[in-house]
Amino acid sequence: MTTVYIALGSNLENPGLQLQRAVDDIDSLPEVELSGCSKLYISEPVGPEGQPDYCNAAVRIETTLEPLALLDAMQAIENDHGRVRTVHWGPRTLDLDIILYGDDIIESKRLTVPHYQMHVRNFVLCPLLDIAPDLTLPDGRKAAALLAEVGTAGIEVVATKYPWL
Ligand code: ROI
Repeated sequence: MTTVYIALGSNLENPGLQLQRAVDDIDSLPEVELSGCSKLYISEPVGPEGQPDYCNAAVRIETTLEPLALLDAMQAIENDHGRVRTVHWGPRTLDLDIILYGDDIIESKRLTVPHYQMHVRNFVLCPLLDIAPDLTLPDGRKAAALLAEVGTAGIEVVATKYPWL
């Protein structure tokens, strides 16, 4: 079993509900055990302007799936939620990013872990810290220290305990 952190994001078609359903979908995978779920956040979009605010959250899972099999499973859930890949950094119904996979460092064509922008995104760090206050990255950096550098501007809690809605 490997402990994995997944970040969830949505800014289309009832984002809060998209995330809640996505948590249920992840929990339903036979090779996955859900071991933590963050608060639900609303956050200002990073990237192109003029897109709706995002809902963001994170989960911790224990899984026997290898990284690329887990990526396949996450992309299948994204596709089930009607995700269409169009504009780079544009609006999306559901984004499921593998942030950390144990202490592994993965740099393959399809997958980079730790997620290459986790250290600069408060909408990833805030929910991660809900479920893992002492979280340390494979390179030894503390998630709490990274959030202190980034700050919490543009992000707010909308619900504390899962199920959020
Ligand atoms: N901005 C916010 N606030 N939340 C996200 O989940 C998110 N996801 C993205 C981009 C477009 C970079 N911006 C985001 O992929």
